[in-house]
Amino acid sequence: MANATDALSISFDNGLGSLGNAWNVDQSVPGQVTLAGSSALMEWAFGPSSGHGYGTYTIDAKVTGNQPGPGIIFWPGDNQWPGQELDLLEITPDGSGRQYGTIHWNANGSNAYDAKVFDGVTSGVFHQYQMVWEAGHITFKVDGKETASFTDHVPVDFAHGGMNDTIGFINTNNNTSLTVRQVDFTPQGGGSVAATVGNAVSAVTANVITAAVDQVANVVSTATGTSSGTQYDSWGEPLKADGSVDWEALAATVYANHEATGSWFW
Ligand SMILES: [Ca+2]
Repeated sequence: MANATDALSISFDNGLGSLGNAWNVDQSVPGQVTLAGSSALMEWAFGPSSGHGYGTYTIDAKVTGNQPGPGIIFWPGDNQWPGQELDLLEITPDGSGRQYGTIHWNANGSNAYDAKVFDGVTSGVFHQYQMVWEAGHITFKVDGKETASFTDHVPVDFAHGGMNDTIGFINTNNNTSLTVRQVDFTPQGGGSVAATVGNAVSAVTANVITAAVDQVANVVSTATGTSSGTQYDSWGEPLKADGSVDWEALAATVYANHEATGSWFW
């Protein structure tokens, strides 16, 4: 796994970088990805150190449509919900097409959240969406202008005794889309993108593949003699008969959870 304190830069010129948890992502246009219909593109959430901590997250993205569907989401590293889900972009359900941001937290086992509408941010064009996460303060910005500020219920990152968040993108509506053409993370205190991005990408790719093979092997071996029902790996991902992850089933589970709870998890 990439060191969570490393800088990150994903241009989509050469694959998806650390965003390895992907389904139905259109990569046909070089340098960008588009999520339409039911689709998602996320970093893997294995535990509290997964993803990234305090720092500046900068996303160059465009949404289309005026209904809920697209989202730029930062998901709890331990993949547990309710939890510290941070949503840098969603569209309001009132048909106005307004964009808004939300922070969620676990309030004694229940989901709690604070949402703030971004005034004057239009869909259909690219914007620079930015989250600055620091101790006791989260700031959302669009095109360099502050659109939301939170000082209550701000999560503590892994390096300071709490948990990191993973970077994710999602779309859930046939009438909306989300196109992303650049993702950058600069840890608090700086960090050299040029020195770290290559190593980070190769390390993530190698480790994810290795971990996946190990998990599948474990599931296959432990499943011997039990032929009924869907098999799951230890991350809770449904597996096909050949041991590969069943992305369609996983997507269905994620969307069912969203319908039931309003948030994304499996
Ligand atoms: Ca790009």
